[in-house]
Parts: sequence; C-alpha cells; structure tokens
Amino acid sequence: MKFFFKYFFKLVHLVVGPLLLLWDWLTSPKGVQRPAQEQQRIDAETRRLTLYQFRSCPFCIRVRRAIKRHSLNIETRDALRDTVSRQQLLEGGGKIKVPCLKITDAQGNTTWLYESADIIRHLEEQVIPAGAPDRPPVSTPGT
Ligand SMILES: N[C@@H](CCC(=O)N[C@@H](CS)C(=O)NCC(=O)O)C(=O)O
Repeated sequence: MKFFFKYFFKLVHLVVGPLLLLWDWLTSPKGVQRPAQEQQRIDAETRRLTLYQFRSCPFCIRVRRAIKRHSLNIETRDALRDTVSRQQLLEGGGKIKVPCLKITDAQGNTTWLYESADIIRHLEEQVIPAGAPDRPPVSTPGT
C-alpha cells in the first residue's frame, strides 16, 4: 500500500507539474513599469535576495509570479536538481522546504524566510518602496 501511494503521488506530480508550468506560462503576469531610477534602486535591494525553489512547486510558482508582477530581479536557485543549492538551503535555512528566500542585510547577516505568503509580504512591504504604484495599500484594522 505504501508502495502504491509513493508511486501514485509521483505520477500525480509528474502530470500536475507540467500542467501548472503551462498554465503559468500562458497566464504569465505582466511586470509593472517604473522609472529607470526607481527600478535601479529596487534592483540594488533585490541583489541581496536569493530564492531557493523547485520549478514546478505551486508555492514557488506563486512567489515567482509575484516577483514577475512587481518586476523584481531576484536570483533563483533550483533546490531540487542543483545539489549545491540544495545543500546551501539545508545548511542555511535548516530544512529542505521551498520556496525559501535568503535575505542578506547590509552587514552581511542572512535570514532564511520560508512560506510563500510571508515571502510575498516581505517583498511587497520591505522591498517595494512606499508610494510605488504596485504596492498594495496597508490595511488598517477596523477601517
Ligand atoms: N505552506 C508552504 C508550503 C511549501 C511546500 O509544501 N513546499 C513543498 C514543495 S511544493 C516542499 O518544500 N516540500 C518538501 C518538504 O516539505 O519536505 C508555502 O506556502 O510555502
């Protein structure tokens, strides 16, 4: 039975993965356009970020779409096929789970941020500057 489930889920993954990638490609979001100076400022911020991910993981696709939508240039590493990246994720973040955003601050300290929703929130609230047209409004409780 265990054997059946193992291969059943592998099969589901093999079928669903390419379908997700196809859907992602067909409905790929258009990136926001900013003034060149503003984009350069954001590029300087995103140079300190690295996204560890699997190509067909739905949570990674969600983060990659947010990255595309906000026109962020963030280096991605494949933690499934690339054994060096996989090891970096395990040693740095503590577990093989994707997506994971490696954040290096100005002092060189690193934080490994897991959870797609938290990663997107970090990008939208910390990386995209206030006043940018694509930044979602900050909701105030009770309003
Ligand atoms: N709640 C997480 C789910 C992430 C998740 O389940 N990722 C899967 C790949 S699709 C994973 O890393 N699995 C490996 C594991 O859990 O060991 C998120 O939104 O990021």
